[in-house]
Amino acid sequence: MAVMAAVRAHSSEPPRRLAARVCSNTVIQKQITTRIALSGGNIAPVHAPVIMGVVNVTPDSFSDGGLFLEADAAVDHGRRLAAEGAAILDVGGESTRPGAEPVADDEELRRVLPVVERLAADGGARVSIDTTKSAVARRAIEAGAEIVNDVSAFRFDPALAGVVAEAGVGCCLMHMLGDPRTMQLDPRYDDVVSDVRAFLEERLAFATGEGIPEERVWLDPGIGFGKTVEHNLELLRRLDEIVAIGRPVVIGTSRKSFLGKLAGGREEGERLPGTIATNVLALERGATVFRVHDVAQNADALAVAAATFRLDVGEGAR
Ligand code: PMM
Repeated sequence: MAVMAAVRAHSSEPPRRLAARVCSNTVIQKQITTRIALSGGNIAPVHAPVIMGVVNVTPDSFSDGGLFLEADAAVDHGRRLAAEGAAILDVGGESTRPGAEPVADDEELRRVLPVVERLAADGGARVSIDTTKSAVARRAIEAGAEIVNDVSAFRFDPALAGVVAEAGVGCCLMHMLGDPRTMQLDPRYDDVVSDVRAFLEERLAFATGEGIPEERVWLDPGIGFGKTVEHNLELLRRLDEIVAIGRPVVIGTSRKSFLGKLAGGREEGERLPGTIATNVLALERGATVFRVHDVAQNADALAVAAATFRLDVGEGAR
């Protein structure tokens, strides 16, 4: 009942501002969670959406590689995304696109550190560092990063868990089949949703075993990381099974290739409608954090969708 009252009390506040304020209260934001009854008697949690804007400082990232390689351009871009409603800025210096080769620690640090430092100093959006390496994460945290977004979920560098635990920052642990060089060659699962769920539960147990409090862990099914179009769709369709693990779920569909394929061969810059469609559905199925390149448009769509869900809650409660 207290949660319902809190949701109703905030109902006049724009969801985007609410999400940013909620997020700014704590690194791993307190979820505004309520429950709505769906048809068939199922119960799904609905969270205030939190937007994570993508700031890739790489020559070869999936959809924006090379655009923001200069620190100045990357900082300007991050500031624009924060102004558009991103509560988190995800700064990455190593591409994870299929077939990508690893980047040396030195080079990754050279790319990301000045950007993390300046965006964190702004004090608006929180900064997350998208890295699999403890050496990079340690320096980025010193420079002001408050979240470590590890697409390998501590598999590539298990010592990274200790860095996160010691620094007292948050982390996002993502599912990927294998590594970026091989993940799209022939991905196979017994049941993609059960397999991803089991992986994330095991990684969550590893993280807490290394001293990271559970409240500081977000989980991500890793859309596009070792998955066919059908695998991605099945994960989105049954996202509630990932949400049921009990940690906030991050979703990253933005501009990914399966959206282009489903829409008849759209290029990266033409995949915003598909991105929004998947994000709105993911919100309904309980996702909390949305990693996107196009912040303004996704924030508007999610604000409207979230307001609609809350309105249903209000009606139902009367
Ligand atoms: N996708 C990319 C990079 N980092 N992190 C998380 N947590 N989830 C994702 O889906 C994800 C990620 C690849 O996309 P990009 O090359 O366009 O940044």
